[in-house]
Amino acid sequence: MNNNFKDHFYETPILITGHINPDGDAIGSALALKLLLTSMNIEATVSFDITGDLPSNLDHLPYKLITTPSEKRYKTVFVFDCGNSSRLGSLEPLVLNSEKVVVVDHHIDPTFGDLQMIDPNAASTTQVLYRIFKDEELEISKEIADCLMTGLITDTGRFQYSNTDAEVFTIAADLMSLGANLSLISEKIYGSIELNALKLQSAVIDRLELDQDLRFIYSIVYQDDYKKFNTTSSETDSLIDVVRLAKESNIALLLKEQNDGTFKGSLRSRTDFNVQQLASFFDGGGHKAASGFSSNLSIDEIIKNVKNEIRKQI
Ligand SMILES: [Mn+2]
Repeated sequence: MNNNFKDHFYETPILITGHINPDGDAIGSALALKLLLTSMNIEATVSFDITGDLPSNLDHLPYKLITTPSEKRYKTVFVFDCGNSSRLGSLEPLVLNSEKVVVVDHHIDPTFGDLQMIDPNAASTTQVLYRIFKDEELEISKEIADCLMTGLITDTGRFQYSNTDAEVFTIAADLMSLGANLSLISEKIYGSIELNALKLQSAVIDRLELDQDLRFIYSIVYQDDYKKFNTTSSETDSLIDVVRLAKESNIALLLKEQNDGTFKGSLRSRTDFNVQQLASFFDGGGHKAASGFSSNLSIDEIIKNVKNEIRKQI
């Protein structure tokens, strides 16, 4: 297998995808490649398994380029920000049935892919993709720079998480000189939220529970909340950042009830405490400071297990 990224642009049809219900990093990476291929007159389909709506706070990205797959079989698939093929959701069989899968990621040890371009120390997948574009002298337009910047901003919590190192700023500076609109992207992602989603936040804040000894805080979003406040789960993507604000806590968890009654958990750590290890108890994954998992246990069972795992590590 050829190890150059751009050598894989020519076996079509091409599918570009990432993890289910993609975030700014997955969408930003996928659309950056789509825009590059378009500029090279190469056709490609960008598609994700999306259970609700795409997040409205990322709609500065060219969402119109995201469609549904039309082919039964793809020759080449590019997968971004997805460490495990099960995280592809409904697109998993289509991806695994393709001739060749190129995985670009910053998660540890992806479990699939014919070619893996991985750096678990990178802050975002768009950072890995930026390096590839530079190494292989692929042109970064203003639109591509906006896509790459979006992943860099969301995965570093606007340059605040511990994964923000000097290289992140060097890349951000270069992307700005290429035309990326940092202030517009930041305002879209962090500076504005639907009023209904803001009211839902207030209900979730009301439910916060703190364990003072463990310095652990959590809250819950129920399916009923979306109905009550007339909003969708995609509008609650940044809610964990509100939960983790509590000064009394070092570890934060937000549980979101899913359609089928199971729960998705988002974990954050503000110390050396490794929430990836905590997530792995539930077969989840992510990074040291930010991780996630899914569970079909009850809320009480999940919280009991989380607290036990915290006790083991502290
Ligand atoms: Mn990512």
